Amino acid sequence: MRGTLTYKILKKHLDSGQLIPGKEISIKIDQTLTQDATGTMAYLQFEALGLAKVKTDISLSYVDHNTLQQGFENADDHLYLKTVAAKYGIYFSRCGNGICHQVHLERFSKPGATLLGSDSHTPTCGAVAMISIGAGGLDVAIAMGGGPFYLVAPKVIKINLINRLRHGVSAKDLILFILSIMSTKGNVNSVIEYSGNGVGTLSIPERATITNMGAEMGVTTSIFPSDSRTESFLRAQGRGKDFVALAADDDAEYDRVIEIDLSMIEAMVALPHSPGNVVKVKDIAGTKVDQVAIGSCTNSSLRDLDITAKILDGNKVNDNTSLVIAPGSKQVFSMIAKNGDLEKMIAAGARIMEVACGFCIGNGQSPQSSAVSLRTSNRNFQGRSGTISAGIYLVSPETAALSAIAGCVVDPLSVDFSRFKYIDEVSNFIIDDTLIIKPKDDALNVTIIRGPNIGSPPKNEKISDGLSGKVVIKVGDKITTDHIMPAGSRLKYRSNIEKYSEFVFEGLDPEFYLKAKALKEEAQAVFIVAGESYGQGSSREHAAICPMYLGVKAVLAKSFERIHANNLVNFGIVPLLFTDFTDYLKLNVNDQLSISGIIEKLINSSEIIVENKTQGFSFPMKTELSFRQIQIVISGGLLNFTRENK
Ligand code: MIC
Ligand code: SF4
Repeated sequence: MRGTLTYKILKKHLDSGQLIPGKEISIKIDQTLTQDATGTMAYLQFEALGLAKVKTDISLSYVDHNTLQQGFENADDHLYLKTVAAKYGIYFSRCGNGICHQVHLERFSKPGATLLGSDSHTPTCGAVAMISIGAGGLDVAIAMGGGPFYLVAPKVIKINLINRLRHGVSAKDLILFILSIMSTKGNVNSVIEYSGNGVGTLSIPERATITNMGAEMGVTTSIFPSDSRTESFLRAQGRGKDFVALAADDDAEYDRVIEIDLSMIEAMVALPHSPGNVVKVKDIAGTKVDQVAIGSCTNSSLRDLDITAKILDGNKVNDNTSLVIAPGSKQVFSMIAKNGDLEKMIAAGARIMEVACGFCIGNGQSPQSSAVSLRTSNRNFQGRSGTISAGIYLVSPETAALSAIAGCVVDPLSVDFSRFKYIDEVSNFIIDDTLIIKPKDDALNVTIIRGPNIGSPPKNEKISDGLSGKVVIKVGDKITTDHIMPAGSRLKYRSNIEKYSEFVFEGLDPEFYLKAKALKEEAQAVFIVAGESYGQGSSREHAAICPMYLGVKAVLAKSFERIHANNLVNFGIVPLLFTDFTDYLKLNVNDQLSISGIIEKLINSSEIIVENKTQGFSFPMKTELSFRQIQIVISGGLLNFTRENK
């Protein structure tokens, strides 16, 4: 992977290991970000490390997910986050300032630097040539404390872009097209690097739409070079000094090269219920649409809302369709308020939502039963909108706005787009960081405020050498962390593991909690059996913490997604891989399993024999853990391991 932009930046930040694809390395982290839904647990864990201050160049705590404040819980979390930030030297971006990825791109992103965020869409900042990676909150807590971040040195895939997109087709269509080639599974431990003469035709917000949705493919991150457009963007943000030109060498070595002619891309849509379920918009044109939602960290930039306003201008939202628009940041909101876009949206009948994640994570705007909801967000997992029977269709702002007027799906390529003059780049953004509270020097006087919603992080014991217990649930392929730990109205329990645990696998088996709890009380292990790509989607470490709290000791799967596999290890749950997929087929719920001598087998990386006592057969499983990860699992998780090795 010599000469790739990825390896150049990794090399500058290398802390340990060899930069050889597939080998474990650790890197120094320059910046961290958290958001409120993952942040409370991350800071509780940071506190447990017992340090006086963060040791990064800059660490930010954003409040953008749980902003509805129904009940006291969210407000309690926000106050805890505000005071903990003041105590430890962390910048605090208040409610209303915007979605973490949009604000970070605008105000803090830096070419050539590393960013670790407790949110799976952290790679958004790859738009300005940062190595930005999503991770569990505990990994981010360790990085805030100055510890390195461990990852597998990735394969680098080059996507060479040539020519330019046609009018009406935009970055969202391109990334959906790429998803249709690469799919949502099988891409772990890879980085996508964009290059080619088409790159210069894409503005920074468009690049950010593309790097943002790399998360849906399961890649470690995605990255664009830092070029003259990066420079103009940073200058317009008053941050020209952060610019540095960066690109891969001309003769860089890649694992794979994919060439895409931008002028051939059509408007694309991801059908329910997976971002990888992509077809052309023209194939579903005319489908009746009940709801349109424009916003989320994927498509809520000034560029996206300006084209939306230009399409809506002088038109009315269809009588049978609801249109909601959520700007991505205070900056975007101020810009559209000033340039007249907001007025056009209101006149057209759009409902303007809070500057936050909102509908994207099922916080409000659940559509009607069996609805067709067109959204510009990045995930359309079943039930994420809050309405299990609804179908979410992921589209560009162009397709969304046109369809809101027509009341049915419209292909932008069937419309004369040259008449819409929208903003591609601006020379000055409105800069007002008053909703970001900077850390002061009075940390000693700060008292951290913990309302009743703030629990303490649960503890785990060391793994026991003989594990014996039952399969409590058996699931199929592509189980997301939304399936494991539901979001939406349940999000407010994020800081209270005991309560949040009641909802583990709620949508798949509402009895899971009671069954697991009963086994735990009998000192029996709980096992989960899963298919391919287990733990897709969010970085939600609660999808490991809550199962750990309920006594889950191992997950037996065909394959795991990167962030979730790390989270399992961090909380002392063993990720076991089937060596023969027919064993997956044979296993049933309630089978009594027993694994003996697991510690020795983990250390020697030998096969782990699982005995199925109910059906009377044994089968081998394996792990793909580094020596360090094995030590962590044996210790019962990363917090125990860190304490033991202080
Ligand atoms: C998501 O989009 O699923 C989230 C909500 O932003 C998650 C983080 C979380 O669960 O809090 C993510 O992407 O990591
Ligand atoms: Fe927020 Fe949605 Fe982006 Fe997650 S994907 S950070 S919920 S806007």
